[in-house]
Amino acid sequence: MNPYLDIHPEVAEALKQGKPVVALESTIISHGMPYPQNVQTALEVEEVVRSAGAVPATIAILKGRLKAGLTREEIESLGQKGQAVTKTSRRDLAILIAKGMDGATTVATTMMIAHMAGIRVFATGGIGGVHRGAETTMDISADLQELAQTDVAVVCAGAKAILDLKLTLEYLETHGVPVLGYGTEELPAFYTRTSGLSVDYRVDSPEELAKIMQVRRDLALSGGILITNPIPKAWSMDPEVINAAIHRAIGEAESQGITGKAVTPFLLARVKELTGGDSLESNIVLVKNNARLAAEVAAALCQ
Ligand code: PSU
Ligand code: MN
Repeated sequence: MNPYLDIHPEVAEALKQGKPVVALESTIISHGMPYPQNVQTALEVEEVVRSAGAVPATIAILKGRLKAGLTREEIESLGQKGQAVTKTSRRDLAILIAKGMDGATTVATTMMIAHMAGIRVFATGGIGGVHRGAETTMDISADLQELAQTDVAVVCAGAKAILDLKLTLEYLETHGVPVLGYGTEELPAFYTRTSGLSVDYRVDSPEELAKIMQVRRDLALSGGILITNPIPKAWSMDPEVINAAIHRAIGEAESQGITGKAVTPFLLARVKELTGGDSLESNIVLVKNNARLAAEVAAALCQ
């Protein structure tokens, strides 16, 4: 057994019995949304996973312990602390354990801990990727490297256009990560259903996704897959409004000299401010939509 990992008893029991489990990340709680909507959303997302017949495992690091599955109180506490909790990517993991610190897990570290726990499906909102201007800043999220090496299926609503989506797809192609569109040929761009870019393949059912995962496992292929699930139509935002906000936020980040791990939280927070409450509502809807699909895929995998 992994001496640093605590699997919540309900999650451990489900895994033991071969029942579906869905991993959920915690940076979206601490750095992705404001309090108290972050806590409310995290709890509702767990409920969506349950209603779809799977057990939720929200992942974080608490006092240096890797946690697969949090209590209500633990989610509440992470949400209240917000950005005071360390945003934890691959490079931070061992240090937080050694120092006994708390950490909110990004897509990268949620994948790592899910994999350690034996959880194969993970739902989030948007992933990190290649930032605009990365050809000079070299700002490429560690999430992409993790998808290249860790065998977990990540369900997301595509990636926010704060990223260079075209370069993000190129990077994933180079590293052998399939990008699948759920019911679509087009890569969704988080707040919008369209990006003008194509996914590698369209898939139309959880069973088909489970089959792909099974074949990859049979072939012992390393790395994960990216399942992109477009935001429901009624909540898709006006591309002009969102793109204007993104342009402005990126300009501000540059002029304020924001770098490193602070870039993504800064852009997310500014885009939210610049679009008013609309973007937050859309964000909440799409995360739940992804949680439902992830639970269905996890259930199909257990058949
Ligand atoms: N993109 C979003 N929402 C998020 C994130 C990214 O639309 O909440 C968070 C995720 O936790 C993701 C992390 O793993 O930001 C990526 O940060 P960075 O770009 O610093 O790797
Ligand atoms: Mn970065």
